[in-house]
Amino acid sequence: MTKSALQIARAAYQPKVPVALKGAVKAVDGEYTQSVADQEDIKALFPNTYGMPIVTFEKDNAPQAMPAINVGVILSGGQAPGGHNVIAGLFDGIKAVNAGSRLYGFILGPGGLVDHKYKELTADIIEEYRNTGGFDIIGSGRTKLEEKEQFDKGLEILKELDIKALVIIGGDDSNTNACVLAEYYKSIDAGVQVIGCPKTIDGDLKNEQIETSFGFDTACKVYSEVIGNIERDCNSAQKYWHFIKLMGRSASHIALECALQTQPNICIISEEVEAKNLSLDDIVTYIASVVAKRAEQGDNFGIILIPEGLIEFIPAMKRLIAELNDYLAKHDVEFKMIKKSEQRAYILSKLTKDNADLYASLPEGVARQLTLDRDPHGNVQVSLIETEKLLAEMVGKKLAEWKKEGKFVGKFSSLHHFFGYEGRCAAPSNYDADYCYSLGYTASCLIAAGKTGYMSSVRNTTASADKWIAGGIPVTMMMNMERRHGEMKPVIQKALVKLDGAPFKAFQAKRDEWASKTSYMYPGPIQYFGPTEVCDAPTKTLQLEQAK
Ligand code: FBP
Repeated sequence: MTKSALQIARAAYQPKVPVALKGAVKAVDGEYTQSVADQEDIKALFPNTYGMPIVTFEKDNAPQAMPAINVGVILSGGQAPGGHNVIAGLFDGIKAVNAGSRLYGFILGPGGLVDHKYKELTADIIEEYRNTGGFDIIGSGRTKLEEKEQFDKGLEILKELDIKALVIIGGDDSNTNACVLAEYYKSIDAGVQVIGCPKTIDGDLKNEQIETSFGFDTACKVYSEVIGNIERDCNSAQKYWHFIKLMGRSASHIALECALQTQPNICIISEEVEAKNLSLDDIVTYIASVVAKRAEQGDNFGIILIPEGLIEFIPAMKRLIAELNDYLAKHDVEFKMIKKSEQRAYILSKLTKDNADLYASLPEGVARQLTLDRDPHGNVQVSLIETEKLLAEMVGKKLAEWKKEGKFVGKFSSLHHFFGYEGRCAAPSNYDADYCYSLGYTASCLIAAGKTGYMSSVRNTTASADKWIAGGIPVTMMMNMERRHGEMKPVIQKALVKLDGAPFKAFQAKRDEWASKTSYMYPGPIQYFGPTEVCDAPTKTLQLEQAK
């Protein structure tokens, strides 16, 4: 593999780790736990893994020799910077316990376990991937591990390779499934521990115990760099309004963090849209009024950040999408037989009045996107909906009307962008490189301590790394019951942006000023070498959340 100069220099980077992980560790059990809600239901579903104590690792001054252990690892779901360092930390951790330990990676996600596709991750392979972005060391996939047949099939290969522990690196759903798997293997005495690691750029896997999911830091820094560059371009030419959609699925954490880092003129927060029951027209009117106000000052330019999941948080759109989901699930074949040019009229004739009115008001392109193929769960694929174009088009229309009425005197020329894939495999920031390595190493400590059904946890990460606290959190502690596809299921609560949380409040306090003035902030590219305040700073979200 030919390497860039940065890759070569970065390969030598030694991730910083909590003091406790610098030598042998012992597990100290804390208080017994309860799930965040629905305790009786969760307890009944997880009789073997419910209520376990939080674990913290401390230095062990009298370590005992441990036998070698074979461990399996899976990367699940969307890529997030730092995944390779989780695996490197895990590798180093199991080798520190006993040099004879071995690590096997299952190929292309959870499907690799079920289909028995794997490769041994040797020291040579691990060396190639230290501190690099991407998940390409073994690949990732979105197969859901949830059926007993899959668990049994997986167990066959785990037994064959004498694997005693499996580490699943994934988001809220993958970690929920990891816990179901841990419970099942314990219930049948399979002799396989299951440990999860919190991954997702979306930042929505966090709670009292898990400060952040890995990858969020790097991805937001990459997007913020590019937004900052666009802001500077925008302020130099002073002729465009840039509509920038940002990945993040349902939650608006990425958009909010990028707003805090770059101070754009507008950032829409989906959770606020839902809480205030705003309509699409309310959002369009808000954006148009900021454009008009800036135009009065002679500023015919600006930056607007839009979270990927916005469309589903607009209550009226949510109702329209729900009706479309139901209708198309039942009449998919019939719908596909209708000529493209007649599909809009066909859909309009099938919808209830309010939904039909809203559908009719949507631009052609977006209306079509709402009827595209559903995902495996029958849901519209929101990331395919070009909300940034939709808003730009609708704002343009509104401003044209206002112009006729004399309410808008400026010019409006828009450009649109979507940032997501650009940041998911970036070389991890120091924060993510350190955090991920520590998460992986901590997972090895949980394995050595005989734990199962735990998520690796590294806390106090706004302090310097030597003060970080490594441990494990029982996954059942983060669970509640939610309706999923018509059934009540135990799931890890998804963390959306809290409107009473410090990051949103910090944004709220400044947004009117940012809307009218040009207060852009240019974070520049991620720095890997240099002063700690430039290279090691965590996200603003984390700093604000942890500043108590
Ligand atoms: P995870 O939740 O699996 O971490 O994926 C995050 C994400 O990047 C979302 O932000 C985005 O909506 C989605 O993946 C895109 O999915 P895909 O990788 O299948 O295109």
